[in-house]
Amino acid sequence: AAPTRLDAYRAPAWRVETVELAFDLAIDTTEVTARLRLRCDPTQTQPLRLDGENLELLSIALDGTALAADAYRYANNVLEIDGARDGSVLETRVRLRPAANTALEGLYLSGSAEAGFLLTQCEAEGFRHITFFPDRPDVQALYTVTLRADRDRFPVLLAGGNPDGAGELDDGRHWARFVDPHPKPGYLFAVVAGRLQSIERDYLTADGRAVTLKIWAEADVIDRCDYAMDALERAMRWDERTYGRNYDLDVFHVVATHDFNMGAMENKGLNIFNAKYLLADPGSSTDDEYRHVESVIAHEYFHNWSGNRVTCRDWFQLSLKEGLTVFREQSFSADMNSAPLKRIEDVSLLRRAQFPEDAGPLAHPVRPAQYSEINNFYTATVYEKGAELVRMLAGRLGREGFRRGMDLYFARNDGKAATLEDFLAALGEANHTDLGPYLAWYAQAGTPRLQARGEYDEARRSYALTLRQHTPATASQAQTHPLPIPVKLALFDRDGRMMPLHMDAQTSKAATETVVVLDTDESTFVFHDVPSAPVPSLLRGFSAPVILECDYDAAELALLLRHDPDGFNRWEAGQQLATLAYAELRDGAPGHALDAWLGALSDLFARGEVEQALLANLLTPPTEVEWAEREARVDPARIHALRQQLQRQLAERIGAEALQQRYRTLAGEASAALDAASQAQRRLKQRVLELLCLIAPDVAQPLAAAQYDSAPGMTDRLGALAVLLRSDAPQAAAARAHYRQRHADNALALDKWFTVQAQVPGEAALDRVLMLERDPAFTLKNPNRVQSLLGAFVRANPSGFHRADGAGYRFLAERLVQLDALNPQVAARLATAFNGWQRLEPGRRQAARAVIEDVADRDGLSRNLREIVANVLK
Ligand code: B3K
Ligand code: ZN
Repeated sequence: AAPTRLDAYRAPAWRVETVELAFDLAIDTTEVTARLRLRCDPTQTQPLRLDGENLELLSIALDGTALAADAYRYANNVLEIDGARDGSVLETRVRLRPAANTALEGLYLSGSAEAGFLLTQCEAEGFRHITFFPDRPDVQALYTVTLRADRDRFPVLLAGGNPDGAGELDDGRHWARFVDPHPKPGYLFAVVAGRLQSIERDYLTADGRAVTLKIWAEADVIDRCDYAMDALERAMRWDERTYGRNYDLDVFHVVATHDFNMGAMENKGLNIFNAKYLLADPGSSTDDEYRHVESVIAHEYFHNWSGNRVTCRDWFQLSLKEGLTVFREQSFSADMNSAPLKRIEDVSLLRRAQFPEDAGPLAHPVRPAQYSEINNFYTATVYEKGAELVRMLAGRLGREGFRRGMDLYFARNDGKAATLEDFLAALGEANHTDLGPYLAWYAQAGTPRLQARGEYDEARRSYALTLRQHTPATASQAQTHPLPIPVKLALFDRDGRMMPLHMDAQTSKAATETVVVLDTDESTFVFHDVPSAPVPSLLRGFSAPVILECDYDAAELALLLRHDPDGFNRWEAGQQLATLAYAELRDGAPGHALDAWLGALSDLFARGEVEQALLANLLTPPTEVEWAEREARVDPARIHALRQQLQRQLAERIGAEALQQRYRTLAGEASAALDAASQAQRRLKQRVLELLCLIAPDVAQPLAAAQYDSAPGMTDRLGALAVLLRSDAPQAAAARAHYRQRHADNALALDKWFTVQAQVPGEAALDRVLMLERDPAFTLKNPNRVQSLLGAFVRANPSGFHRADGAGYRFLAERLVQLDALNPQVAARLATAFNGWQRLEPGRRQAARAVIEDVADRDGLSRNLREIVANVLK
C-alpha cells in the first residue's frame, strides 16, 4: 500500500455522532454489535467507508433493514456501503478471536485461557480490530458500551465512561453498561473483563467533583499497587495546581497487565498499564522503577487533557499530545523529585535514544511527512524531541505566559481534534507573540549543530559571542534551514563566579543568566563591562535540543565542573570534559583533558560538598552509544574498552582506599527507604562499588557478595548482582542462581534477572543470551520478556551485540522473523537496533548489511517490520 501523507489530509466525509457497542465476551470468541449514528459532510460525495481488520462480519443492517449482499463490499480492510445518508444508523455484528490474538492489538487475552483476562488496545489503529468504524482520531463520538459475560469467569466488567447500570442475565451471565459523556476518537476506547481485584480511593477535584479512583490487578499483585495510587493522587493535584485541569468523570480506572506492547495507554477513564509501570514494592522494585511508575502514572493521567479532551486531528500531529504530555510529566517529576537530576536523566535519554535516531536512516521530523505504519512513529523523536520543543516554547513565554497560552489552547480546542498549528497559535496569541518560526522545528529532521566562538576585547572590556548553526542533511531531507535556537547562558570569571551580564542598551538590571535566540545561520552577541576574559556556560539547562560544538578548553570545562552552581550544567561540563578525555585516550595522547577531568572529579569526591546522587552522575562518563555517535567508523568493542580504561583511571585517581572507605560509610546506612536522601545514598554507593571493582576486584567482589546477601531492597540486590556478573566474580554463579529461585514467581523481578545478564559486555554475551533463551521462563510471546532479554542485549550492550563476526546480527535477524509472525509491533521496535549500521567499521558494516538485506528479502513480513527494515537500509 502507498504511504499515508500529511499533505493528503482531508476532513472526514462521514462522521459518527453516537456509538452503541454491545460485547458478548468470551475467551475464544467474542461478538460485538455496533450501532453507529452517521453524519455526512454535505460538501463531499464519497460513499460510506469504514475500517475493519480481521473481523468476521456476521450481520449488517442500515436504518433497520438487513443489507443485501450487493449493497456492501468488504475488501482490503475497508467496508464500503451503499445507500447511507446523513443521519443513517448502521448496525453491524462481528466475531473476534481474542485468545488467538498474539499481536496484542484490538481485543486480546492477557495471561492464560484459564486464569487470564480480556482487554483492548486501540491506539493507534486497533479499534478497527474490534468493530467497523471510521478509525481516525478526527472522528469523535459519544460512546455507550454494554458488556455481557459469564459472571464466574468475568466477575469484573469495565469500560471507559461513567457506570450506567449493571445486572444479572440468564445462564449465570451478567451485564454492565458505561456511558462516556465526552466525545472521543476510537483510539481511546477500552474494555477490560475478567478476574481482577482492586484498591480504591476517594478523590475530590478542585472544582468539586467526587471521583472514585480504582486500580485493578490480578490477585497475586494487587498488594503492589499502593505506590501507584499515591502517585496518581499527586499527579491529579499537580495538574489542578499547575494547569487548572480537573478530572471529568465519576470514576477513574487503572488496570495492570503483564501482556502489553508499550508502557501504558491513556484510554478515557480506563487507563491500561504494563505492570512494569504500575506495580512497585521494595522487595522487587528498584529506585529507578519507582520513579518510572510515578512518571508513567502522571503521563497517562495528564493525557486526559493533553490528548483526550484535546486530541490530534491526524497521526502526523502525534507529538501534539505526546511531546506536550512528556513535557508536562517532566515538569511534574522535577517538582516531585530533584529538578537537576530529572533534567540530567531526560537529556541523557535524548542523547542515547533520540540523537542516534535523528542521525541515521530512521531520522524523521517531530511531525513526519509520511508513514506506512503509524505504530513505527511512536519514537524518541516524536516523544522526547517533541517535549524539548514544548520546553523551548515554555521557556520563551515564561511560566505565566505559558500557562496563559495553555489555558487558551485547552479552551479553544476542548472536544476537538487539533493540529500543531492550533497549539502554536494559542500559545502565541495569548502572549501577543508570533511563535510561527518554531513550526520549522516540527518539520525538519536532524540535530542542529551549534558552534560557539567567544572573543574578549580587553581594551573595550567587551565579550563577543558568535553563534553559528548548521543542521546536517538526513535521509528524508537534503535541504536544511536555520531554526530559532534559544541559548541560555552565563559568563564565569576565572575564580568560578558568575558575572553580571550587560547586553547592548537594554539591560540595566544585571542578571547573571540570560537567553539569546539564534534564528539565522550566524549571529554575534556582545556583552559589555566584562572585567576579564570569561568562561561561557552555554545552553544552560539544555535550552535547545542541539549539539554544542564549542572550543572550550579543558581548563574552562574543569572550571565549570568545579563551580557551576547549576547541577545540570555542572554535570554537562563534566560530560564534555570526559568526552575530550576519551578522545585523548583514543588518539593515544592522554593529556590536559584527562588530567583535568580526573583532577576535578577526585577533588569533588574528596570534598564531599556535591549532593550524593549528583556526584554519582558526575562520576559516570557518557554512554558508549553517545560516543559512538561522534565516530565516523564505529568499533563498539574499542569504545567499550576505552570507556573502561577511562573509568579505571578515575578509580585509580580517587584511590582504592578512599573508594573502599566511602563504600563502607555508605553501606553502613543501608535501608530500603524511598526518600531522596536514601535513594541518593544507594546510587552513589553503587557507583563507588563499580569503580572499586574496576581496580580492586578482590576487595570489591566480597563487598558486592555481602551486599547481595544482606540487601534490604531491590536496588542494592540488583546492583550487587550486576557488579558480580560484570566482573565475573567467583560469587556470581551462586547469586545468579539464588535470584532466579527467589523471584521465580515474580515476572517483573525475573525480567531484571534476564536483563542484568544480557547487558554484561563483551563477545561472550551472545552465548549467554542463547543460554538464557533456554530458560523455561523465556518466551517470545510476552513483550516484557522479549525486551528484558533481546531488547537489553541488542540495545544496551553494544560490545556484545556488535560482535566482530556478525553473529549478533544474524541472531537478531532470526528472532525478528520469528517475532514478526507473533507480534509485528514488538518485532519492528527491536529491528531499530540496526539503526546506525552504516557508520560501523567496514567489517561489521558488511556483516550487518548482508543480514538486514536478507530480512528485507523475506516474504510475508508485517507492514511494521517491512517499513523499518526498508528505512534502515536507506
Ligand atoms: N499513547 C500511548 C502509546 C500508544 C502506542 C501505540 N503503538 C502511550 C502514551 O504515550 O501515553
Ligand atoms: Zn503519551
